[in-house]
Amino acid sequence: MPRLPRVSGPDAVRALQRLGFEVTRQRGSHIVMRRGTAGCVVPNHREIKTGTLAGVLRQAGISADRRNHAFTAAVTAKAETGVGVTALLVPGLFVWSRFVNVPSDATVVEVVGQQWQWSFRLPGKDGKLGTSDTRDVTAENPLGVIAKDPNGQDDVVVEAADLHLPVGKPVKMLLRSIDVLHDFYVPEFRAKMDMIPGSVTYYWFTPTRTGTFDVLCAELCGAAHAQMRSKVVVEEEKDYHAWLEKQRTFAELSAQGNVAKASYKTGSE
Ligand SMILES: [Cu+2]
Repeated sequence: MPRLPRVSGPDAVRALQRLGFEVTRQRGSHIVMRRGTAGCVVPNHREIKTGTLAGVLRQAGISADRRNHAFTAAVTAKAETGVGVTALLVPGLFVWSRFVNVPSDATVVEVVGQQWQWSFRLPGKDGKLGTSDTRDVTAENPLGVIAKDPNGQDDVVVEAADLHLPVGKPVKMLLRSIDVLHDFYVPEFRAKMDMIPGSVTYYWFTPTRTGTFDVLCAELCGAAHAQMRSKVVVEEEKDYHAWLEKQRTFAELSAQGNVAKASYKTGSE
């Protein structure tokens, strides 16, 4: 409770009543008086000089006004702060919700970052990406697709080459790194996301116009960070499918690797 100012005498009580104070409690030789949040303790004796009483009353009145004003100002400041924080935060939550909730018809594309190149993987005819593991990364299997997973056999693997995307269709980028932190960044897409070894991050967007756009790495990832470049070609759907038809699947690349290994072992060409 705030410390109460002291005034004295029965005259003080009457004067305070005229100011709107009410006696709330009689405490021994003192009377407690209140007006709203303001209050004072009046010693209940008569030996008080008129001049002193006027000064004390003035002080009590001013004090009460100040206290009321301080209380109102505090409530107003808290309310204004609450409204301000809400106004700043709520629109951001709506935007964030749109950023993290991917449309159900989005095309899925996996981006794999490694020192210092970009590779991509798209689901094959089954529409599903096979599982992957960094421990499965080899020269023949640069993205670490798990060979035992049937979903991965028809995955389209685009190693260290440009990515093509159809215009006007939402696309979900699954982001993976097989060595250090990278960050898939196409400035025109106005979104980017860190790629963290051991986890899969993502973001989504809809390309709205055709064109060729530079891919940069927005995470300082080693000596050749600045050379870690690629391109995204956004094109009409029929051109996109024509490009897709020319790409090789994980199964084709694995077979090629096996043939190469077999011919090396037998010494033939
Ligand atoms: Cu990088």
